Amino acid sequence: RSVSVGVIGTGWIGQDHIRRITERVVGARVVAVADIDPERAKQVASDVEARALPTGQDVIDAPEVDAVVVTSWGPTHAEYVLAAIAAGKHVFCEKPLATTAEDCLRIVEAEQVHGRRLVQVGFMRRYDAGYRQLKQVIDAGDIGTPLMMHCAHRNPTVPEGYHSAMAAQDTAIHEIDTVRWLLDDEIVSAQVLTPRSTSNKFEHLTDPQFMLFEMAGGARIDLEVFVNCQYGYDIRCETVGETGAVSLPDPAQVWLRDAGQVRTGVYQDWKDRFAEAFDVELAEWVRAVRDDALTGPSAWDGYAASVISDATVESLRTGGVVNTQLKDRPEFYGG
Ligand code: NAD
Ligand code: ISE
Repeated sequence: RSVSVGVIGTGWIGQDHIRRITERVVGARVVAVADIDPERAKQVASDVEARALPTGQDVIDAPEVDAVVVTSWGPTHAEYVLAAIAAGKHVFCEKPLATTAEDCLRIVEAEQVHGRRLVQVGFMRRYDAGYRQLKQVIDAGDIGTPLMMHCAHRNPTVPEGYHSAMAAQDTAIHEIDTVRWLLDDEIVSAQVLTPRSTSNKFEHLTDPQFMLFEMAGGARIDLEVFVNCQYGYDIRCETVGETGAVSLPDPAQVWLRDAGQVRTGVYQDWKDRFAEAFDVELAEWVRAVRDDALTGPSAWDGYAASVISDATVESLRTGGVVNTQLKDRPEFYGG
């Protein structure tokens, strides 16, 4: 059967996911959308012959909607995810799952009361071909026990509304999820170091930031978050183990030889860099919804990422090492 999807929030990524579900994903179509900007919702709905409904709650309640995608602003996520659980509908929520750990826990508890997984969080790197190869190598034991990971997350620029805490909450949250998944281990402490700031930034912003994470099993991670690097969108990850090291490849692009040089492009934004990962993510989500067997990043992963990003922001304030205070993982989430 085809999965009829309702989308709440028709901004950048909402429109991108609607296009993706319409054009790239087999077995799904968008039937209803809503946005607090009704004109935007109407425009987007007419492009894909869906209904524009007045509110997100109307999308969740619509009888023709089997499953919900939440791509509105972060502070609105918790309300919609909880409403989707109350309606017994699967819900794919873009990161962050919620903007406070308390709200994430509320979602985790509501899902357990429902009794089956309904929630998936949009940590799309788990669907990137390069990251998947990295995980296969680590899981196969090809580099021995992982000891260290060196990561970088660079954006060319960010808008003025981006503030220093967002380096953890909005940007590093992807690595926070990715390293937990790659190493199948939990982050137990975070620390932020602040190098000299670039002059290419808004006055209020601390950029770049060095983040250090410690895993329960003892591995250490360093992550450079640099959101005004100017030259492109550059994502790096090298894992070093006892007998080898493995690095994340860039997606394939041609190499041009001319004028005495060899050169290749650097991606300019996350949309292009992770385009295929987003396609796979939504295709796998639709299949899992159809089979009522979700396997992607869970509400628990959303909760853990929130607690760890809070600890990281706390360290940005104090400069010290901050231990993460995660609850015990329930059996429901493979605890
Ligand atoms: P955006 O501002 O372009 O779009 C958000 C939309 O939500 C806007 O159209 C806004 O009018 C609408 N909205 C706000 N409150 C609403 C409400 N209560 N009900 C319905 N609609 C509402 O932002 P964006 O860049 O598309 O980001 C949306 C979400 O996606 C954010 O949580 C962001 O963190 C996440 N995101 C994820 C990635 C990724 O790499 N996975 C990339 C970018 C954004
Ligand atoms: C944005 O919200 C994302 O999720 C991107 O993947 C990330 O690179 C960027 O820094 C965030 O602002």
